[in-house]
Amino acid sequence: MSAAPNLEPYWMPFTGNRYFKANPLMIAAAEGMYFTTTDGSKVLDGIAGLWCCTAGHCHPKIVAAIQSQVATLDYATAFQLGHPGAFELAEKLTSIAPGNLDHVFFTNSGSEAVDTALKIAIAYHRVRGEGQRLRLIGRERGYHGVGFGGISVGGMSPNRKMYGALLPGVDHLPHTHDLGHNAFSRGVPEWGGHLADELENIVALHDASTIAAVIVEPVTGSAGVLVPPQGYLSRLREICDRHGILLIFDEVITAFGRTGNRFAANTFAVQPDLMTVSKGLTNGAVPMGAVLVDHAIYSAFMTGPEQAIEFFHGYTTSGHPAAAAAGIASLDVYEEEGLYQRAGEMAPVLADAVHSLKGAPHVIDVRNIGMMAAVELAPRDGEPTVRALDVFRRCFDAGVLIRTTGDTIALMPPLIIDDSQIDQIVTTIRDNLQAVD
Ligand code: PXG
Repeated sequence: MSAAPNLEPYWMPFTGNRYFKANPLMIAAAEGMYFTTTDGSKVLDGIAGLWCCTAGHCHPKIVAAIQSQVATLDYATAFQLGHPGAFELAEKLTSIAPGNLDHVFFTNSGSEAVDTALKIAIAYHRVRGEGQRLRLIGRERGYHGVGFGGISVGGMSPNRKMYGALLPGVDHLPHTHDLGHNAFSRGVPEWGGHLADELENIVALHDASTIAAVIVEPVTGSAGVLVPPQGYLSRLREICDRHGILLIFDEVITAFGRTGNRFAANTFAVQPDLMTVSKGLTNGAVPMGAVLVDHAIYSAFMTGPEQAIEFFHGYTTSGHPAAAAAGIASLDVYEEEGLYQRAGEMAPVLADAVHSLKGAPHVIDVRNIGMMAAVELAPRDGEPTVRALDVFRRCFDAGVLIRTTGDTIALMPPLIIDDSQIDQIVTTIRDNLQAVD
């Protein structure tokens, strides 16, 4: 094995760099449900990498597709030139997408997909002669990546406060998390659908004619698995329709089976006009994001001289051959292995397991939908997040990778997980909740 690398030069993302470098956790390999650390320990992956590895790690079919693609065509510009893989993936993706989402714009990450979707929304109104529709409405506690558009519509203050005035003309819906009403809800909470009506107040304040789009995660992920209350998303849809406002679903974490169906739009039977995806799109194996676009939106751009560029936007690596190959293979694997159905079947097993943590030390809420769940802990007095981080480290040492955000533990395992592995995750969490103060 090669010598341990110098940890200093790498400025790690969303990480306490000094703490990490003093207490590193290093992964060397992965297969199926398990990581292997650099010192040879096996760790059960309770978080699908980070919402990415839907079919588990190093799936042979996905690995082979990438290897073969890079050996054949490593790169081709996407500007004024094509390669078959990107078109094939676009067709596959649109064939499973809900409603009329029949066009795809490729990006390299969820953040880029979000900023692309926001630009499409604003430009769409402009090409239709409603160029005054510039406002974007996000939601408190929303996470839409780290681009300036994404942090502007996002609702997590640490991600925003250092970066100045952000995009102008942005407003936010209230979040729907209320332990007084919704603690320990199994699946969709009963209380809170009326919070969607706050959109009417925002529309009244700014006037509908100034608003381009509303963007929400159908299920808030990063901020700790906040499941939309009964009727909430359909009310948002109705209000958007009433006022000619586009509805964007950010499905970067919910797409590809996570909520028990292919997309959260299927689970909640609410149709967005634009949808962002990433992560599971390639099973995490090669970076890629995408925006799925409604037929009417794409068509609105397809005017003017045929040779003219309709949308001045794109990335050097949009639709990259290796990412496209990974995407095609991943979508095939999800269908062939029945992972969408499996997610629906395993969801009650995960629900029973996580809700059994009610009554365990420090637990103030448990929530779940499909194959995602959260266990919220009471913060330690004067030391927010430290208790959850303590549980995270202990679970890792005990061979289970969980995710913590604030004082919430989040679980989103690969969809290939089995009953005994779910039991192992929850038992490890319970044991370590008992061990921490
Ligand atoms: N939208 C959503 C809904 C996301 O969850 C992004 C956009 C940005 O994607 P990129 O690929 O630019 O990171 C995300 C990312 C967590 C966690 O702890 C989740 C994400 C990122 C980091 C941490 O749940 N999701």
